[in-house]
Amino acid sequence: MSNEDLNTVPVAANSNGEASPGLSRRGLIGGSAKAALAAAAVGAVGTGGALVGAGTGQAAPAAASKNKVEVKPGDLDDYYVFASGGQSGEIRILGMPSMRELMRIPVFNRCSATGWGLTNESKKVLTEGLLPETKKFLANRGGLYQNGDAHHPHMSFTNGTYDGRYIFINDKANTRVARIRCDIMKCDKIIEIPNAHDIHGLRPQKYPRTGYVFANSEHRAPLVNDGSVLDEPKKYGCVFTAIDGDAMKVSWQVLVDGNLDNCDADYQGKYAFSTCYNSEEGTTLADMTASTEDWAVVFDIKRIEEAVKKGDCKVINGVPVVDGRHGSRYTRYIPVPNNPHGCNVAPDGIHVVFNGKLSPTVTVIDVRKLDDLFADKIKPRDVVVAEPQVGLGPLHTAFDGRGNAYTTVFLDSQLVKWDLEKAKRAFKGEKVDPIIQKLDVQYQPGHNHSSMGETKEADGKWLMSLNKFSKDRFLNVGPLKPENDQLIDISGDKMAVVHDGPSFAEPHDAMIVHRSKVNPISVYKRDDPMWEEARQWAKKDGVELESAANVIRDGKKVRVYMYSVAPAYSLEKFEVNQGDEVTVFITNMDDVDDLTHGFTLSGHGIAMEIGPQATASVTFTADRPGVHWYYCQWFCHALHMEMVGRMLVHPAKA
Ligand code: CUK
Ligand code: CUA
Ligand code: CA
Repeated sequence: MSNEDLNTVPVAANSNGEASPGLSRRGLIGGSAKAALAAAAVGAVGTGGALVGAGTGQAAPAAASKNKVEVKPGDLDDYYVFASGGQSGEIRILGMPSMRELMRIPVFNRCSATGWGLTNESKKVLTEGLLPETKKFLANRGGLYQNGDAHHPHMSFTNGTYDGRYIFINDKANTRVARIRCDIMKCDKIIEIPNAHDIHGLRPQKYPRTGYVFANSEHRAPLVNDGSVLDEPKKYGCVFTAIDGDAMKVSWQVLVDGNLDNCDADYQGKYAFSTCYNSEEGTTLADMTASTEDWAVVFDIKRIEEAVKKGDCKVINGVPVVDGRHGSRYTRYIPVPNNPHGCNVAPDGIHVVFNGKLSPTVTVIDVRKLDDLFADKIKPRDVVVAEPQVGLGPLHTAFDGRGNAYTTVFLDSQLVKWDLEKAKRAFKGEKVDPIIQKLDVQYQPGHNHSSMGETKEADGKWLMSLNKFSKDRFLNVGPLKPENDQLIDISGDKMAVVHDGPSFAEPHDAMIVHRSKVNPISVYKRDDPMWEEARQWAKKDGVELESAANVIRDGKKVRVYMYSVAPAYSLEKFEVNQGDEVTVFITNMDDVDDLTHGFTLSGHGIAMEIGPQATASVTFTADRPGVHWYYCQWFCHALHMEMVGRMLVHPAKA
């Protein structure tokens, strides 16, 4: 039922127009009963979301809403939401508008279910892109980072819209960038970025295609960071990085003034943008907020590429680094109010919004003026075309493709809808108020995101507000509360919250992708590159992965090959000696949708997922004499509990 239907059928729950018994009293206190009912009606036919609206100053759902809120059991959502997992290091896939969590993609974290961080295939992804000094540092620490801080998931683009190939995401904690394959929704590459400290802002190139993935080093650190420099800010630096998203290699870097925060790319393939705070170049909070002005930095991609080609750069740790500090040909610094945060290019391809954070304003520039700016025909501030006051603590802005912008204001705990053209007119001195609506959200929003809103196909249907605090919105689960990802209908004239979505630490950002853009497979292809090393080992050992039941001894190394067809492994037992380094390779020969097997080896801290038609492997040292059961932990068959086998470890001879 659409909201439109709801307006003709008085209230879904009760045709008398009275509050239904399911309607909480809380919803009726404060606001008008009518608004409460309308809000409740949407909640009731929605997805079991909390009652929202009344008593909080929220508007009733828009009369002109065109959105279908309800997703019935068995029905599919219209959109994929790819939300970052923040300090939990993963990506989550939700369906929108149901806001059901569909899947988690382990990336920088470990995963008990899938064996991410345990299997040889995942360890390869987690380690091969680390810098040599990091590998050395981690050698005595298990070889792997255990954590990550994933903020900004963004899909690859072709011609200004999502192309369904990859998702890229940053790790602020350990200075990495990861890539997820959208055909299987698994991470296939992670690289550590040299010369950078804590990758934060990340966006793919939008045009002509991705291409580059731009990544910001957030913190400044000594360029030669060998322990000889602490309090000499002049020796500190911060770099903007362009990664080749196909090869997952760093192409070039640009040294900048200040600290880079968020970034975005244009729709012309010419420029990239970053917000940049700490023009003071301080190292303490007081220093970093001392001045009244910081910058938005614009990068001229063609000029930088030419500089790299003709060698106007320094190669540092194997990467060409172009000097883009003040006065360089490669960048321009546009003064904006102090400590800007979000950086959002509008789907019109013309406007870029830099969000004020410490200033109640957002600064809008017109990309058509940038050629003149780089030709030194105009001054940096001449590219600014609007600077509306939106509220306290503007962090991020989303767009609906109809000329409206939606900015999160953290301190006011609101989403502010404003009119871009009116903001431009006001900037020119006309007496016109660009603010259309201020909507309370619960509570303190960071990012927001609109459906297809970071592409030229922004469709203006849904907005997600990623709120940092949920406080009283859910049952109390102890001192650590969930975040609250609220779903907001923006299809009508007014925004309306229609669902509260609790989430675990801590989606910073999300993107909302129409389902037509993404087309994952259900069964792996046997030639998938993921298990190339297993293929090579099998070839060497003369084993056929698809029909294997072999134990190959190679000195102290033992390779155990088996396949699985529900509900059995091809080996119901195998024997090794204490101290052997054992690798178990399993190929799942079931080729049915949704028939995943697992391999859990008890008492060894080992578990892995084996998808239909996939091969997975894990290596461990057999150090516990005796019989150890292995079993399938993915419910696969009526006799799933019987899908077991035994490993015998012969004790070492004393
Ligand atoms: S940042 Cu978190 S609220 Cu990392 Cu995109 Cu703005
Ligand atoms: Cu195979 Cu459970
Ligand atoms: Ca929180």
